[in-house]
Amino acid sequence: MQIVVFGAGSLGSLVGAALAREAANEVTLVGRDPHVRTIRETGLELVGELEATVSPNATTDGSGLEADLAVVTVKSFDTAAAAETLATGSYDTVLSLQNGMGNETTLADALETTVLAGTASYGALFRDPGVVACTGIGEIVLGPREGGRSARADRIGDLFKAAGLETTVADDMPRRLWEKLAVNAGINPVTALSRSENGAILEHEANDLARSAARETARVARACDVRLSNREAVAALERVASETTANTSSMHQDILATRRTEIDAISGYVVDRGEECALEVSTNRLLTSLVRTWERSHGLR
Ligand code: KPL
Repeated sequence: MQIVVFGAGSLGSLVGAALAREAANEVTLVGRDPHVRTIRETGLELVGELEATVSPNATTDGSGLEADLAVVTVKSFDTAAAAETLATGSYDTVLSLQNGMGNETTLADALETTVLAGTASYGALFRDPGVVACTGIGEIVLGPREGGRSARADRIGDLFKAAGLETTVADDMPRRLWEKLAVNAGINPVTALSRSENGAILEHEANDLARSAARETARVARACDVRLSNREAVAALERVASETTANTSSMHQDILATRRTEIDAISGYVVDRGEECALEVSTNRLLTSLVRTWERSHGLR
């Protein structure tokens, strides 16, 4: 199968490397130099809990490509730009494996092809150009973005499973996306602001804060007609934190690298939807304000 991965960051490179282990897959990574240049010159190495040394195609220009599948792993604030680039090419299926809410809709509005929704809870860390570490075996969940089943989602699920990625094909993606939002709203800002690894979420004050953010997210989900109990949201948060204890969350990685974070599409999204429904979302509001303040003080917004 021909696969293009849009966004060769830590997660995109992990997924791309795993898929490229299968001889039947021809994988192209779209990313930035010097990572792309190194992949072209010496290949891509996946180390840690998943291992591979592969030689996928790599490019900094994703326009005009054709493939059976595009996997989108760009940051949520780059989704609209990625959609414009994807629209210049041709794909049978597009799968979003991104953090935050609204990415699938942005892609579907810009593209005529089928867009599947997905979540990924693998721990992934960018080590060096050409080297990415898998720091925690999580899970990929994918399916039709409105829910229900489709043969196309089953085929993509089989492709991911054959590549050795823990994968579930789900018929309740709207609920799964909210559950993942609760996980990210708990783990990402708390680990980023406290400069801790994901395992810190299982301890003391960080646990209270992360649980509170996850519970608020579940409450907002229910107000948006999605059945997600507080207990389920907290259980998902703690399961992902235990599976990825040694992982530096993506928002923590962004802060360490002085990059813009995905706070708007994660905690900021919970605050906006909560306020629309007149719900109290004080923990998410506080976490959003702190991360935005950090971004402003570093000229990132
Ligand atoms: O999605 C993640 C992220 O870091 O953005 C988790 C699942 C929390 C893994 O770190």
